[in-house]
Amino acid sequence: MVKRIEKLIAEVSAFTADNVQQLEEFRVKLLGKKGDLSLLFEEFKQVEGEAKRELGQKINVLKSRAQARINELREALDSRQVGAAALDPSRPGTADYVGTRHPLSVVRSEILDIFKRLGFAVAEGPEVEDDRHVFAALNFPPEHPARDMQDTFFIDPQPADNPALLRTHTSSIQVRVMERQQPPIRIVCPGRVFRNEAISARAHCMFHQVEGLYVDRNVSFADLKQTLLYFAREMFGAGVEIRLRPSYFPFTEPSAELDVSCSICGGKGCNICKGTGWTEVGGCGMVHPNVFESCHIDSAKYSGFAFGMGVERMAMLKYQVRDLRSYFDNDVRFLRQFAAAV
Ligand code: 2U9
Repeated sequence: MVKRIEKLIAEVSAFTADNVQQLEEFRVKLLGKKGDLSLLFEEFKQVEGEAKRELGQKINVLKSRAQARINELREALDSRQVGAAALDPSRPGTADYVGTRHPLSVVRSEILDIFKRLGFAVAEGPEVEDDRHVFAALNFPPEHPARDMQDTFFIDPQPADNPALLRTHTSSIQVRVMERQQPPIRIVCPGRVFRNEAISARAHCMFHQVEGLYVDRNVSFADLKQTLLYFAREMFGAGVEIRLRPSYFPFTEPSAELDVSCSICGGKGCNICKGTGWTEVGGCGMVHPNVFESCHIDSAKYSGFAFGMGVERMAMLKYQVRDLRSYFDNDVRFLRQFAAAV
């Protein structure tokens, strides 16, 4: 019996198969219900005494070698088949999935392109900022709630006189540009901003803004209005109107919220504009003289306007996205819907 097992082990090592059928026949002969191994196990039951241990080990060796050899040959045959198929020049190709641009990236480019056509340059700046560029230079009073831990992410360890923090708006970029450059200044500033907010369908602790700044001699509120009207019509369609509602920001005076007539219902009232005919898309105003002074720009000589908008909000209006979190889930079923957007 030992001799037979050893012969089978040698057979297993030497065996090769030219095709799947030969391999299957070999498998059945060895491991099948009535195959060599089954017969050996049957005989093994009758063996007694000392010889039983040695025989048991040998049969197990045969079984595992047979299994391993069969697997090895099957893999070789499979890859040979794949190789042969890959060489078939008449085989139709497999379509690769081409990724699409993220909707926020599409909308950000669209916003920037509109302002570039008006002569604005794009400026960027750091996400990790300091109190001076995010608050102090923008006329935020020391006790303003935005300076609170509850609203802003501060970074430890803190320099007491100028704490490090994640920017809460991209206005810090405009401050940095004004610190190093005298007017005329005409820039748009895109970027991520961070606020200490609970994540929900309408709010996130990180979102994207585009802000703009135009500083020169004799820049007026009328220039601001006309710039925003041009933007709204390029973004939402030639038929839309804008509306400015008085508001308050520390860095602009006067300040206003910017509404665009609802492009879905044409201003008649629908569930997107909550029946009002208007949707809020951002804020704006004339740069506060204190902001100019803190950046060493003469507010008697120069005036300027500024505006800001959220990219997520703009994309929500444009594509009727209802939950802000969809932008960050990275679910391809959501993202593929924007394949046509350029
Ligand atoms: C400087 C001076 C003034 C930027 C402005 C707004 C109004 C505004 C919000 C829109 C939606 C932020 O994303 S949002 O929540 N922004 O309403 N931003 S004026 O004013 C500046 C910026 C820089 C030096």
